[in-house]
Amino acid sequence: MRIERIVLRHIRLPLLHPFETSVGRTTERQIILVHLRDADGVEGWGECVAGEEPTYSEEWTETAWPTLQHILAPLLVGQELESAGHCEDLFEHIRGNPMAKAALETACWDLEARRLNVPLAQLLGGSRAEIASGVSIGLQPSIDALLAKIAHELESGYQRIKIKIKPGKDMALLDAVRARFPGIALMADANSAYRLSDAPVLRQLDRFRLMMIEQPLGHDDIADHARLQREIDTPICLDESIRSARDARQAIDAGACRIINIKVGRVGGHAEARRIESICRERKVAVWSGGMLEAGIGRAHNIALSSLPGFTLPGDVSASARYFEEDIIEPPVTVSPRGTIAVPSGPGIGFAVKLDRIEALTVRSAVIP
Ligand code: OSB
Ligand code: MG
Repeated sequence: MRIERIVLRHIRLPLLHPFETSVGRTTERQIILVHLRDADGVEGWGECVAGEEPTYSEEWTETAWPTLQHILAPLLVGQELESAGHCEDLFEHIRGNPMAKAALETACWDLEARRLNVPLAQLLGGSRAEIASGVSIGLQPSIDALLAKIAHELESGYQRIKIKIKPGKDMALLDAVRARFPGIALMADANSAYRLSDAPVLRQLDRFRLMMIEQPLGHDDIADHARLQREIDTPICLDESIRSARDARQAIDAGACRIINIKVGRVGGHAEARRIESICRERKVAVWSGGMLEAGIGRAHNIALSSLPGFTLPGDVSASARYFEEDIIEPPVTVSPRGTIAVPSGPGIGFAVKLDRIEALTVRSAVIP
């Protein structure tokens, strides 16, 4: 396949409800979409998961845009690619910027799957017909609001509940949640809000029987997580710290985590995500798909990736209607009463892209070349 044209679009998409974590609050998404066309007129779509501020990682929409427009897209355009798996080679000498890279790389996978007329999930090596779905609930204005939200998501069928915590908003929240919902599959995500010196507090979380605690310590740390894991029973799941297959191997070797959350954007694309899945499967480390408040294209890529065999735990990939009044794909992503999402059987990402809606949301665009 020869990538002939790349269109970048920056869209603004309001969230139905603000999403708050230990590092900030998001009310409206600023999303960069990648639209590829090859010499045979076949198309591919990708979504950049960079956020509105550099609070999850260094990347954000305003760094991803020029990196895509001036550095990465020119490296890809005009290139003859043997397969989507080779896209990452073109970007190898560019440091960092995994989310910008993944936006193009995942679009190449969608394009290749459409060329072959197969579902993206199949091209990636996935076999599941449906994936297990959980929800990530942001910090709420009150404990009552949190409990009401959890009750609502459980009624919808979601298989596990993740809540956000931070120092001072941890014990009281988990106490209340466990008192009301003693048996649910529950976990907590700290987004790096604690230090190793908080180990005594984190040790107290053991009594809540959490499936895992996600990323308690530094966003770029592995060594301190290994020390912490030796002091607590709750399994640690790493999110921010795992940026590559090498990070995954080193974290597992060090005993820094027992579970890994894979986000395709955080690791630079599907090829690296598959390598992490494979390492974890070999080492018997459970994997699940994280989420980055994606619109439909990013969500569809997460669904396809989650069909790989190593994704054995419910992920943060949930229904479009939890986030947006109207998604940019058709049909929107929906969840069954059993808390599952069907892996689409159509070619590529398996959803129709609503170009009219995207154009209406677009605030800037660029065409390469
Ligand atoms: O840490 O998993 C995270 C959203 C944005 C950035 C980081 C995270 C999250 C979520 C929400 O937890 C997941 C989702 O619902 O898409
Ligand atoms: Mg997380």
